[in-house]
Amino acid sequence: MHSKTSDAREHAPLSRTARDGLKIVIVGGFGVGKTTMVRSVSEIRPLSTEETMTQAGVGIDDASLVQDKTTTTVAFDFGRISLDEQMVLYLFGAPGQERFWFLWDRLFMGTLGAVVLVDTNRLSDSWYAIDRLEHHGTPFIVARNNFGEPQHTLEEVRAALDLPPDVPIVDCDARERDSSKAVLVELVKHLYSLSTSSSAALESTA
Ligand SMILES: Nc1nc2c(ncn2[C@@H]2O[C@H](COP(=O)(O)OP(=O)(O)OP(=O)(O)O)[C@@H](O)[C@H]2O)c(=O)[nH]1
Ligand SMILES: [Mg+2]
Repeated sequence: MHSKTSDAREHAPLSRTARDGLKIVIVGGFGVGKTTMVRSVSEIRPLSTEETMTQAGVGIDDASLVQDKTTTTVAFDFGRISLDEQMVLYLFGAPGQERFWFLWDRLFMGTLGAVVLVDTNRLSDSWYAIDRLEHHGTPFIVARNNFGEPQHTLEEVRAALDLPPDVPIVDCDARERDSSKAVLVELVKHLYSLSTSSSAALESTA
């Protein structure tokens, strides 16, 4: 049986005033909460490609730190959120298992920006995502998904990930709609500031 929320989400038409659609990708290591984030924030019933985890992940993916987890994304998650009357974000959640990483490069096509979701218990799982985004030249922010009391400051996380100072890093709880929305707003602000600084640079050379 569907909850009240999912019923409402099944009939959430795109606003007639929507003008700008931005493709945003949520990436990160296995089980950091990418699907959870797309689900919590999407105003339409999200499309998910979850499958029960199989033996193929044993010895490769460390599920011990996400013990309630029984499914994994095998293609991508898709959701939508309207930030204001004109701006709509189309959200794609990437699959986290290493055997599906070949899908990432396709997923990045046409992407304006990305959120790298990290779990500080498994920071090294985020390196591949950051590496691919840098390779594609896709702007991104980092969001630490809090699975309990944080053990490190955000500046310590920045240093551990060797993030440039201009890459924003924020805290979130991917299960909470408002928290996930705040992450997306932070990403849009970052994209906006990058675009205004590059137009200012162009004007100064004109
Ligand atoms: N405690 C806590 N658990 C969370 C949080 N976010 C996600 N989870 C749980 O962590 C598990 C992993 O979440 P998913 O959203 O499936 O992670 P994913 O990154 O999409 O995983 P893959 O697609 O398999 O890489 C699920 O059991 C969630 O309920 C969080 O902020 N706090
Ligand atoms: Mg997933």
